[in-house]
Amino acid sequence: MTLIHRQAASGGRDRAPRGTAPSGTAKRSRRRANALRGGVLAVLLLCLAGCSPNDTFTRFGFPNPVTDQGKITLSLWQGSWIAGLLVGAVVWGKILWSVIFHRKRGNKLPPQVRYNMPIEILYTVVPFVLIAVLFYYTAKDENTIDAIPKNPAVTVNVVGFQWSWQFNYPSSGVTEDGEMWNPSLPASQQHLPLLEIPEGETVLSNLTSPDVIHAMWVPEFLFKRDVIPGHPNHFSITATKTGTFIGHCSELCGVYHSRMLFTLKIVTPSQFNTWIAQQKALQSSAAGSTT
Ligand SMILES: [Cu+2]
Repeated sequence: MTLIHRQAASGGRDRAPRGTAPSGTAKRSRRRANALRGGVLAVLLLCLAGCSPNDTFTRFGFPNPVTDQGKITLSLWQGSWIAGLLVGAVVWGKILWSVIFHRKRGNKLPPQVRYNMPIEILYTVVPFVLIAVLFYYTAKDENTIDAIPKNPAVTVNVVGFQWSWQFNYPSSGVTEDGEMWNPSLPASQQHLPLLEIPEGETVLSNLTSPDVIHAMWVPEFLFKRDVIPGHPNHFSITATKTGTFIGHCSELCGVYHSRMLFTLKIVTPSQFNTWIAQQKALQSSAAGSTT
């Protein structure tokens, strides 16, 4: 909007004085100002069209994050892109400026700038500052995302194995198993393992593997973590919205790696408590009937 106001103000300056007929030059500059104003408006509209919250345009291709931690990752991704694009604009601008305004006009050699200390210092210092800023934000965000809460609301022990997942809730003793994706069944008839978590509460996942290296990945978390035999890994998330998503293994772990999927269900805390209580009753009665 500021841009439009400024354009309008500069356009206003080109108007002919009141009471006199506009000259040819004034008409031309008014046309030019109008064209510029129209161009700015078109660019703004194009940008605004891509600004809806569910559009991947403003997220530079990232999925819509469903956790607090994912939002931090998204800001880092967007910030890096904006920094990259700004540097790109300066570089492209300089290239175009040289091509347009410094074309060869004769045989006279242009002034040479070899061993120009200020310029050499500038192009050493500027990239260093850019890298330092990117490093600072990456390290800061990584520390926040990797932080493990002392008292998580929910703890889940996740076992990744060839080729499925098991989720165990130690506080209630509930264990969720399933089967790997079966390509001969429709999506509605799959028996994928279910990971159910409450929205708005910290969930700690402890990852272990009995066989080879796997990696737990939910695209909407904007995060994946390796599941390594003999090396327990951990991560914590706080979900920000309810919904059902598909989790994957993102470390090639054998022939059925691509079928190693699970269902992630984010529900409200009261729905979660009801579900845990139901599963606990169901599983203890099933255990009672087999003994
Ligand atoms: Cu795997």
